Amino acid sequence: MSSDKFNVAVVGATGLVGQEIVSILEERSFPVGNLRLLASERSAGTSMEFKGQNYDVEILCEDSFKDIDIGLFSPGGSVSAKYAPMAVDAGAVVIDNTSHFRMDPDIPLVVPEVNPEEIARFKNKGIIANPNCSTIQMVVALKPIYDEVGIKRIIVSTYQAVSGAGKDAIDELHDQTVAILNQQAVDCNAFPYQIAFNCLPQIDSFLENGYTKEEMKMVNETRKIFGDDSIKVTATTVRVPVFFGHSESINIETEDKITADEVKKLLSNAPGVQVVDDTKALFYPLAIESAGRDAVMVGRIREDESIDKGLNLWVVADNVRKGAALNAVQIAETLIKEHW
Ligand code: L14
Repeated sequence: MSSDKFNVAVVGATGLVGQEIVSILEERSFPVGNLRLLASERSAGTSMEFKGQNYDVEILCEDSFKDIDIGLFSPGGSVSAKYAPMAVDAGAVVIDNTSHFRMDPDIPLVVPEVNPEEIARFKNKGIIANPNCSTIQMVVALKPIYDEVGIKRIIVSTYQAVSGAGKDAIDELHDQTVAILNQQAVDCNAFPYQIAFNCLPQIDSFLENGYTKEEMKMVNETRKIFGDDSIKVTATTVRVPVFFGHSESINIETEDKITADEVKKLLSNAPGVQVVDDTKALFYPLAIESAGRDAVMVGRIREDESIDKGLNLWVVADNVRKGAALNAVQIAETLIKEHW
């Protein structure tokens, strides 16, 4: 296990997140030896560019992982469930973007700015889980506050871009918008209802308790990442007609008092965070400005005057980038630097 280059397989390479992973590997000069791009039959015959070279996309199969060091997985959950263990058996470490392994106690769930030390536990099962996009941006913004004064309770409402649901969902928002402006009927496939000019209070499927899976992912993943089961979290996740960038209204109750100015200072020096907060200049985070950026943008930082130790924040990030692809590549970077 000692080389200065790593053979990397990207599973789900032709998807939105897969493509972003490939371009971030190039952009950040990840030390890629051989690159293998894997996808389902639907992508057979396609090719993708990496560092000016064309790579054929190969159909994912049992033998796809020979000589692979790192597997960056972003296919459907059932695909990861089946193929991630095969990649591990072939000697690879898998960083998986699906929700399938996230809550397995033996598998670390990692945001490098928040709990990088957890990466060491990849040795258990050879798999590291990448959290849900909405969870990632929230914990990056809250970690410095958590460390400074403690957090008792989080109430979060999300405004999630359609890109979280993939390419077809992006096309659907586009097509519906054009149809409506031309007074034509809309087709709904990616979402249960029209998303253009609408807000849908449902992301992923419903559970017995009345919450969606997406909402419970935010609750459970946040506790796991902070390593704190006592933290109370409640979420409402909403799909909005935005192409890229999830926005979140976050209300927290802290253990100890902290002022809005202190939070601004704290977050100004926090890894992965960019404070965008100057109400006089009408300066606050915007989804359309988050697209293509690495940083989690935080603004509208203010004290919740309805309680003693409360804060409100508006947190925005590129859901495909920091919410998925970039976070996975950052995990890989820490993995090779500190654990290989
Ligand atoms: O859990 O549709 O990783 O915006 C990521 C995309 C959940 C749904 C996950 C979306 C999925 C989410």
